[in-house]
Amino acid sequence: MPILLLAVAACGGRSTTATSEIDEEAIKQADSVESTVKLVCSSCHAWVPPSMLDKYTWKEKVLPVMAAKMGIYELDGVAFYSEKDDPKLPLGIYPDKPTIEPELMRKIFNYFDVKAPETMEAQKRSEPLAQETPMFDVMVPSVKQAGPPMTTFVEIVPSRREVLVGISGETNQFVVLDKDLSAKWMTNTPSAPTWCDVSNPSSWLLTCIGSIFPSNDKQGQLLEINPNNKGTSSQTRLTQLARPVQAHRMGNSANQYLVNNFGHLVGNLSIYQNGSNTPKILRDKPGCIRSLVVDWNKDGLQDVVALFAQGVEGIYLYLNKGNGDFQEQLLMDFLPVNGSSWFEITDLNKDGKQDIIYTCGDNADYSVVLKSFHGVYAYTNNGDNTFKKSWFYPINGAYRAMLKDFDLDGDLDMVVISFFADYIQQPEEALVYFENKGNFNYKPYKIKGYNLGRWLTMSAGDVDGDGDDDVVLGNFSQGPQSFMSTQHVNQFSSGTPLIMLVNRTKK
Ligand SMILES: [Ca+2]
Ligand SMILES: [Ca+2]
Ligand SMILES: [Ca+2]
Ligand SMILES: [Ca+2]
Repeated sequence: MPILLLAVAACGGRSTTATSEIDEEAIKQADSVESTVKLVCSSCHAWVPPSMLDKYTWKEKVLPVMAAKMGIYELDGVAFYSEKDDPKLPLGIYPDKPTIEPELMRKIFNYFDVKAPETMEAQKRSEPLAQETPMFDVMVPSVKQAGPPMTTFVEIVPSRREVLVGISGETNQFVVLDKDLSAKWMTNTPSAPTWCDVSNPSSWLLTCIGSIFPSNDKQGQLLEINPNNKGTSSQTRLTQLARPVQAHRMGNSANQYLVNNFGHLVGNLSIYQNGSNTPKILRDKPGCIRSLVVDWNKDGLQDVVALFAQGVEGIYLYLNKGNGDFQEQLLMDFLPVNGSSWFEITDLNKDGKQDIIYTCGDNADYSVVLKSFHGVYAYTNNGDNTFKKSWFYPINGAYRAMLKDFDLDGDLDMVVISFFADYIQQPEEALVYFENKGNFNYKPYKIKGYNLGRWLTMSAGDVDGDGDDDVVLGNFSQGPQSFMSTQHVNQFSSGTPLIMLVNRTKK
């Protein structure tokens, strides 16, 4: 059948078929298998309509990886990428035998070839990003990092007027800066620090990721550091963690930690007790990029809300039922092409129910192409923990949103960073200020200094103690160089490890 030959040619990594070449028979064939294709794809993750990616990306990037996940490592002479031979992977991640017939895989290739668009939809903004805000002055530290900046986290501690910084490189370091961005003290860490819980003023909980780049290694650590003796008596609490990206203290017990073991192909969200390396697993899936300990239902017990960003993307609530029991509830699920990156919880419309600000923009996985649905979203709670989209502003590669009342007029404004911005066409989208005008009307502004680094991390708070919230941004100049020229790579690599946006509202 000519149709199947077409599909075979497609997964052979040769040419993509132009729409005009697809005959009616091919369309008919695709229609006839649509329900089967949906069934196969939905058995692992939310169904992604073909329109979400272009033809080329589907056939050359996404489907080959998906085929391997279904145990099809080769089709018609073409080998597909997989990590099945990685000795660090537990059994069962990749099937020994195909879970679907090769013939069906050919039909899936054909389906997306016929149904997907040639090119992606363009970004549609309600308002262009045109004006620059006078809100912030840019402060650049005088100290430079040896080698290209790889800042893995930044955090403002307003009570101490300090900025905490995680540095990756030949030496991994935890650095404490004063409000003028001069170093007060620093300590070497076993791997790159990615988060610091400062809720206990004499014992900070520092998460160190182990391997910063994707890997199935379990080399992450959790350290306790006493800031009052400049970290000289730091203690290792947990080891052999699967690429942890955050840890938070939980409960009244001094040694109970919630850890996002982000991992790679395996990972989990877990609670560790008393330094035991055997945790209570809340969710046994990789990709937990962000978690929060909050009392969601105001019953006096600490609950957990967590964003998973790998494969099955979604925000999960773990309601604390007491006695160490948690009840899982999926609050929102997202398509696996979203590239979820961050969320914040707040009551946006003041109706007493928790709402969500969410960003998506990770663009390093299998479908590296600019996506019009990347950006920052506001979701409001219908009252029963179902959510509706109340606002969206497209930003390629959006990575984090910080909510603060930056202009001190009584409502929450926002600063949003992007790690996969469209650096060539519109580099200013890498750093955007949204002034809250009320009723889900946010006015977007450029911010000076957007191009001084490649912004991976951000923290907001009043560093200088003058009564308004400032922002610190961390430059991670390495990583996938999508959507940028050599000039950008050089600019970020020779740039500053971080900058501060000093809020001028209070001067
Ligand atoms: Ca609760
Ligand atoms: Ca609300
Ligand atoms: Ca405001
Ligand atoms: Ca300030």
